[in-house]
Amino acid sequence: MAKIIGSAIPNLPWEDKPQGYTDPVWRYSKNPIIGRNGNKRSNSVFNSAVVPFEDGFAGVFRCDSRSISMDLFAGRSDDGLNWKIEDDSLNLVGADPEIAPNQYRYDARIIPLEGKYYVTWCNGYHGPTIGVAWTEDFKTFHQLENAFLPYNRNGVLFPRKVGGMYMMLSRPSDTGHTPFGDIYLSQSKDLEFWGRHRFVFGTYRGNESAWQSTKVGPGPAPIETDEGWLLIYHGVLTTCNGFVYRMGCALLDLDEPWKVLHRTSDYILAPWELYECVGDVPNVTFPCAALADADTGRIAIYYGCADTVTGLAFTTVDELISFTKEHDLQKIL
Ligand code: BMA
Repeated sequence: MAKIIGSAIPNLPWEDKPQGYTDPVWRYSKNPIIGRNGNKRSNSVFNSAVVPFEDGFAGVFRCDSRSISMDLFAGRSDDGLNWKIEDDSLNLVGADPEIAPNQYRYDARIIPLEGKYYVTWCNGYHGPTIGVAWTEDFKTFHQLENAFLPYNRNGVLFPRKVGGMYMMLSRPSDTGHTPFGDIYLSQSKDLEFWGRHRFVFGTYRGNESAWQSTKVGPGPAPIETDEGWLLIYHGVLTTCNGFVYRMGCALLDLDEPWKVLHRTSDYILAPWELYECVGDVPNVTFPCAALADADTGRIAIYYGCADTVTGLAFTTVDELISFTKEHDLQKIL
């Protein structure tokens, strides 16, 4: 039995695995949990992040508006299923005026770290880069410097320092829809200056794992376990009809998390349901948050569906680790 190292979440949203189901990740029976109408002007609500907060949960949601602007909005929930999302976008304060103007913001991640909640997101600054802010109350968000030069997406912080350094995964990109993408790790002493960049893993071109042949990017913040950091990530295939986004899983070394111990050759979840296959961008399952209960090993994954609505899926630390070891791409690399 693998062990999650972290806090208990006794009110974690949960459904048992359906009888006879053999895949490692199963969907909430009432998906999607958030539809297009997440707030007053939303066209779509997806690729969003949540954490336990006070007696319930808080989150930062990507709501594309009806003019199709991309921005982030705070939300609260008692049960992790029913969400109340603000109509006004994040109250971000304190940024250097040169980086403060909002071109666009999307695809947030959140971690609790040293008594605060840190949010990272894809931040428009002469192209996409990684924005960083912290909050204590989900009302005021204190913006720090952008972590990297453009162009970059999917900045994902680790929930604690490793070897005395803050660590962030990301996926360097281009200004457009980026027909490439590998996962890198960067380190910082102060959450402002980032360096010691290390390659973590890249795409795989071959029949053994074609779903991740165009790009791979980090998803939710890595989950600490006694066997390594459990990283749920997205992998992309280019088809004659565009990109298809699926989910994979990797186990990274606890002390040197740029070293990959195991990584799935088969995906763990893919667009199969109608709300994942049809929407503003078809065939996208895009994970941005995972709640992990240290007491039971249960994991709830929040993911964007077809760039339109938000879904929830369940697994356990044992399911994910044993699947990742059984379908291990590292063995053939
Ligand atoms: C990626 C990101 C995501 C989006 C995905 C599919 O490059 O921009 O926000 O979900 O494309 O459109």
